[in-house]
Amino acid sequence: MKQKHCILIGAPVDCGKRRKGCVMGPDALRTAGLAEAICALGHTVEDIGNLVPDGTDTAPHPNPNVYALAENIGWTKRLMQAGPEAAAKGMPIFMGGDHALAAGSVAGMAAYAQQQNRPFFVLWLDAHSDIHTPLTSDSGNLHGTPMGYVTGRSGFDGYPPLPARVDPAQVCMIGLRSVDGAERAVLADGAAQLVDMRRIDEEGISAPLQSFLQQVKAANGMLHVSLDVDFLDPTIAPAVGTTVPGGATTREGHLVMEILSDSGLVTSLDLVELNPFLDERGRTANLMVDLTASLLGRRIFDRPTRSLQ
Ligand code: B3U
Ligand code: MN
Ligand code: MN
Repeated sequence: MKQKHCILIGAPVDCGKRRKGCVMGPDALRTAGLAEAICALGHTVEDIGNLVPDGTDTAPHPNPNVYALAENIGWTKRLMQAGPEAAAKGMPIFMGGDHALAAGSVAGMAAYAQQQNRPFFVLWLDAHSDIHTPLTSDSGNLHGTPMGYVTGRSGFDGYPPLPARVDPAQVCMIGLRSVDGAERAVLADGAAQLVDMRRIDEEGISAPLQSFLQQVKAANGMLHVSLDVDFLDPTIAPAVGTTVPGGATTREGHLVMEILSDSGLVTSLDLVELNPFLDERGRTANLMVDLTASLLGRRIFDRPTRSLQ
């Protein structure tokens, strides 16, 4: 695989939900040896340390359940700036932090792709679709809203204006098994590619992923991958606040990463929702590092590179 320069961006975002612990995510990924694993594959790594959110004030929100709006907006602003800065130097890897960080990481990378005159695609690996707005969210937990923000839904007053809207037709979500009614209603237009667990059981995880990657390749697109720990089954990845049974297996997780690696299309990555406080002897952090290594070229045996039509 082509040698990359990976920029590790510590994003200890813990305001996307009420249960604390993702603040320790970046350090758990460091402790599990993320930088060392990437270097061992022949890439170079630069860890820029942990960021802090921009300061922001907000008026009270019409949805009284909305949690920590100002801090979420502050992180969105900060990460929206950090992503393109890192992308100019290499491949940004956002070490979360909860999934609220993707409002900033994805919006920033979409803006970067627009500057580069390239179409922008998102692969969302998650049990959840996270496409609420602050107005539609019953929980008020804003880690359930980043997809709503980046696809340009209304209801994000106080957030920075979107520099480049993500076209839902350029989004593929894999691993879905917990989608709220209000989310299902927006997804019902059929624009985004939705791969729920039933489809994975019936067709395997490879076929829908390969067809999305062909779309990315044909468009010479940039591809952001957002990996939520709860994409994986909680029996193998317990360190997450919102466990949903019936998730991806270790083998499916690695297969996705290896196919992505073979494609050579991934230009940025989020590692999110790791809550080390809930982990068992670091096994989830270790698995996230191993999956990242598969994405960056770790193999048992080399195979001829798959060709995408
Ligand atoms: N859709 C629910 C649950 C949820 C979304 N993302 C996570 N959980 N991690 C909500 O609260 O919006
Ligand atoms: Mn998520
Ligand atoms: Mn999730």
